[in-house]
Amino acid sequence: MAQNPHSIPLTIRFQHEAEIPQQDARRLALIRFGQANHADPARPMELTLALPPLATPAPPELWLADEPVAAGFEDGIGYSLTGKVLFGWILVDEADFDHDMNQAAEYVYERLLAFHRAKGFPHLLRIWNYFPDIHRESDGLDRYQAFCQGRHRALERVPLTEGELPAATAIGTTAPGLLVYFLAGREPGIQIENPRQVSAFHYPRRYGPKSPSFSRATLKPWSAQSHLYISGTASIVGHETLHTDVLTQLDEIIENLRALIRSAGNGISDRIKDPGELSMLKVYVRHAGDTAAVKSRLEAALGSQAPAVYLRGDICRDDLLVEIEGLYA
Ligand code: 3EB
Repeated sequence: MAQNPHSIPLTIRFQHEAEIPQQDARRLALIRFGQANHADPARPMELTLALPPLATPAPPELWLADEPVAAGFEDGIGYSLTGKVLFGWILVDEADFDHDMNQAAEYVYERLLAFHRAKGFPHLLRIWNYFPDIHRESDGLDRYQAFCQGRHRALERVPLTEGELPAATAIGTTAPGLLVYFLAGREPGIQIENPRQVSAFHYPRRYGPKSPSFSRATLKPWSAQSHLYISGTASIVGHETLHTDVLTQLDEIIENLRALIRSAGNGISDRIKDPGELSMLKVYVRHAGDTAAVKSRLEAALGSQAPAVYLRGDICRDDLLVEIEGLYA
């Protein structure tokens, strides 16, 4: 297969079901939003996330590679890859860990970290984490804090240092299963932090015994152009939650997204000035009843053409009502 040195290893777009071909040799991933998690070892490039759409349309996310994809399922991990990128996922039943999120998260991370390294893609570029009852208390911690502990332990053992942490999302669902999926590459991305926020990996202890292991964004300079993978971004300034109402939280998020695009520097800010120009946005809304107001405020701020889906999800702090992730890919 002839390789074009100037093509981009993957592009990510929302694509309506009717416009998705049945077969596509270059399909790296197809991610749908629904009521329950669904992952089939026989179709490892397809995932359904237990994130119910709150507004229509909520088309799936299609990840297309620039060369043919190989896919497989090995020891509980589904994956697809080209010469340049690796997509992978793991879905576990918490009952296998006596519903101990700390243990489940450690196991999942240990497996994924070993897997992507063994496949020859040693650098995590972006990772997504979904599990139910994110705020429920268990052994004195809420389950998000327990998740952070287990994740931290697995990363520490590898070890994966602060400067290597990828951009991430961690959202609470209402369906069973801890589902983690990722994008990894052969060479590292560049970690981007937000000057308006304390790095999550330096949050003070009051947010949990182990700080959350993620960076605010990953800048990935592919040869033809750079990508920007922005983490779930909330109404946090410094390390504190700001505002108690959803729309003011949304305004603060938009400022945080703008700050991240600026921080990414040339290569990104030459091409896009505003979060509305990202390739896709996922808007996680805590209370379904807030959706219409959030949507109209976001469209007023970013333009109605901004490619966004609105999904029901719990944000990792109880006082956060909305969170947005974005990709320029
Ligand atoms: C925050 O900024 C909001 O633990 O992987 C956002 C993105 C959040 C990722 C994670 C958590 C995570 O602290 C919460």
